[in-house]
Amino acid sequence: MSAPSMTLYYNPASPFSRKVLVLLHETGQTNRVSLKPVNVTPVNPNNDLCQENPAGKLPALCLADGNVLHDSRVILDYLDHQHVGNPLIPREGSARWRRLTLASLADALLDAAVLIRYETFLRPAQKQWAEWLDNQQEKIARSLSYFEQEAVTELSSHFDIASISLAAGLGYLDLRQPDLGWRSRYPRLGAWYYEVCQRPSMIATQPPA
Ligand SMILES: N[C@@H](CCC(=O)N[C@@H](CS)C(=O)NCC(=O)O)C(=O)O
Repeated sequence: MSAPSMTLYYNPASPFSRKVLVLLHETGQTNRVSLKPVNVTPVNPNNDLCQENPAGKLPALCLADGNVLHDSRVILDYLDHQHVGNPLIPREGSARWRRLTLASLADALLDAAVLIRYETFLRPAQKQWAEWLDNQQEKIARSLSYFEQEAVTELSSHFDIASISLAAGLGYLDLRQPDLGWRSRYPRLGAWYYEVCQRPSMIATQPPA
């Protein structure tokens, strides 16, 4: 087996990192990437990571030729061009725009969930902004409702960019908001998520408890 030619800055609890890891597993590319775990928050940047990605965010993928790719959307697109199986991002047609739009909505859910985490975990309690938190939570609720009512059947058809992004999002909600109770409000999504969690790629990338 040849040595990994790429390095991924990641964190096992980061849902954006998990998207990359799931795609690597799904496309049989895990042995091409060495993993570099880093802890990072907006108030605790990592110097090595900032050298590679000036935004200071995970994930970042360092290629063999010295180029660095970020953010997760770009990395997934790149890695999806590096395997010979069926693409996980449709290359053309209406499927491409639909699946990318669903993936983008899942990313928006993730952005809101990560921002809530920063606001509640990092910011001193007396400085937290309840209205802002409520509106981030509303973004999550609206997105879940959309997936439940408009997209769950489509999601079931392929495990691709859209499904990977949403699965990472639901996993992150379970990690950071275990009392949210989203499964009772969105039962079809709950059933879909139960199924996708049986996939080896999801089992291998579970965030730490
Ligand atoms: N749009 C970015 C979001 C990445 C992101 O927010 N990563 C978080 C970790 S889950 C991070 O690095 N936060 C540190 C910071 O915001 O400074 C992507 O898709 O990769």
